[in-house]
Amino acid sequence: MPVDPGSAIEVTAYEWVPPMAKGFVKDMRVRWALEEIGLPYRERLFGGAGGEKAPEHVADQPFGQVPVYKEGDLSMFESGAILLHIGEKDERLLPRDPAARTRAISWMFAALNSIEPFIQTLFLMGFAAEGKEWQGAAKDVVRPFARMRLAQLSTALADREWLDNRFTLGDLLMVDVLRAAPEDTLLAAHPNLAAYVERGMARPAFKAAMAAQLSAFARHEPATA
Ligand SMILES: N[C@@H](CCC(=O)N[C@@H](CS)C(=O)NCC(=O)O)C(=O)O
Repeated sequence: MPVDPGSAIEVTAYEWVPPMAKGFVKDMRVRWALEEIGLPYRERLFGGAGGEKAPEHVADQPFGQVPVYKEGDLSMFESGAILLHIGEKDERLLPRDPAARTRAISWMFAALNSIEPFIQTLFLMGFAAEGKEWQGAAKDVVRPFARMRLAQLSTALADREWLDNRFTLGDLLMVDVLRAAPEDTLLAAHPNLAAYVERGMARPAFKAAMAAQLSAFARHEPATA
């Protein structure tokens, strides 16, 4: 079980997020990668996703976001950069063969740059625009782009198990991005993508990472009544 208070690696996460964000906060991808290679980490938890940011948080992450990753003298932010660093440690995450490695890195950036912006904007419109009369129109602008990208990704994946010949950080990031698709029809339109996401989420390392994130929230649940 990689969460270990004595570990040299530290992952910053939140104590509390709104219910719809539980299990989706982006420290998940870092926890998942560490679980894949059995590397222990300790948690540093900040109060919550909203509101005032602690100065020591902003000192480590200029946008006051999570995750932050620390290891000895290293302090890193941005989940993609952190995953690349972790990938360097273990061939199971990032192949050593140069051609396979560059393909895996390309898929990591594709997940972050070509897919996530549309999914995240739709997700944002779901709660940030709640109650606004233009919410539906705003979603209508973004949805076709999300649909187009998922159709293209579905074609690229075809009937393969993973995006390349084997599981890599490209798949880890892509699955983590896709599972946040806020409208069920987006993935359901592409059975190969839906099955791909299920395959990723069925990995023991994903389940362990999810349990660890949810456990941090459960430990800090405000007492009721
Ligand atoms: N591009 C950043 C995004 C990180 C991010 O969006 N973090 C969210 C949680 S999932 C956060 O901390 N939000 C609070 C805020 O933006 O103030 C990364 O990939 O690390």
